[in-house]
Amino acid sequence: MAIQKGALIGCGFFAVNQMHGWRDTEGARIVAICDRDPARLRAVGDEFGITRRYTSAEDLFADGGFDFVDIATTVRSHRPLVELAARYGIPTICQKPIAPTMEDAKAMVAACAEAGVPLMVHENFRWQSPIRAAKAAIDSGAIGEVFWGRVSFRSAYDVYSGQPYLATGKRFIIEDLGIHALDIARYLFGDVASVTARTRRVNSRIVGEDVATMMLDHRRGITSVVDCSYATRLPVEPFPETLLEVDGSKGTLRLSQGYRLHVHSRDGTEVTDVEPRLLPWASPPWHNIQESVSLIQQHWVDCLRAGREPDTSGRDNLKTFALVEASYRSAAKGKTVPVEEFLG
Ligand code: NAD
Ligand code: 89Y
Repeated sequence: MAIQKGALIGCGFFAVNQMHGWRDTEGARIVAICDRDPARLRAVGDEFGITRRYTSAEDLFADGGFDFVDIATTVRSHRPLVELAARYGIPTICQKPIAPTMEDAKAMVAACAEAGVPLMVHENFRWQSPIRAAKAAIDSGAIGEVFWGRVSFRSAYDVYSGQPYLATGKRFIIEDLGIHALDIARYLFGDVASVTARTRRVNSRIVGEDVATMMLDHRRGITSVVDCSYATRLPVEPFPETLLEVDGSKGTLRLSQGYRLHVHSRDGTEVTDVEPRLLPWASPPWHNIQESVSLIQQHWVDCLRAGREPDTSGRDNLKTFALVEASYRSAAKGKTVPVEEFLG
């Protein structure tokens, strides 16, 4: 079986997880890396034994010799790098958030479609094994027809020390973290017709909002609440667990702190431990996210081989990014916003 050769651009805080993930992935390996910061390039190159190193993405693509590219830079560089990859006809993974604006996001998806190259957004939270376990329980029919849900991420974990840019942007929690929770809501409850959102900044040392509450009207008639906060001090810090509450016609599902999945139906209540595996390179509390990186990267390779569109393709991710845009607009105007305004 042919090994897919990859190049990774952006050797920062999160890319180290992706590099570990690529080592685990069956059927792929990273052959070249790129970062405009020589110190970061050296650190990742040395740690993972990659000798082909570039400080310019243009030079990387011009030299070629790889089958796909994994873009792990921050949001401002996503569009130029994805468009560059499309010009070279290279299948591309792009980190979330796909872009700073819907216009950029649509242009990226269009560029890849025109070039005939697959584009997947690294939207990994729906790949977390506790979320997969919850989805399987819902799909089993155990709780009947779902009519209400909640996707909740509340924490006071210091994300700013590892990712200092999170404290400086005008937009923070919806764009950075809420985007994952909104994607999980789409994954579990289907596409969304309209959004009503409220935001707040509690931490005065940051620029953007660190608390957000969104109410989603799903097309299937389900109502969900997606709430996230980095200003919530709890007795036991839950970072980075996403908690779920799902009510159905025959029962209820709860994914509670400590990775406990409760499925309550007429037959009784089943409680399962769905704690993710601790991969050899992982470090709690990040192991939940780290496992999902490996899983989504394996999905990418499997899709590439099979010629299948990845679950979180660029095309799919426009619908998640539209929820981000709709949430900011709703919070700014104090009104319910139709998602179609961003997708039409
Ligand atoms: P970072 O700032 O630590 O790293 C980004 C790196 O990209 C830097 O080293 C920078 O020099 C390099 N870079 C930027 N533009 C470049 C360009 N044009 N060419 C070459 N190199 C370039 O950022 P990070 O915290 O690692 O975040 C990267 C992305 O990962 C962000 O979009 C963030 O939202 C995302 N992220 C995702 C998850 C997740 O679970 N999916 C978790 C954390 C961060
Ligand atoms: O950047 C964020 C993400 O995608 O997952 C958690 C995070 O690292 C901080 O909010």
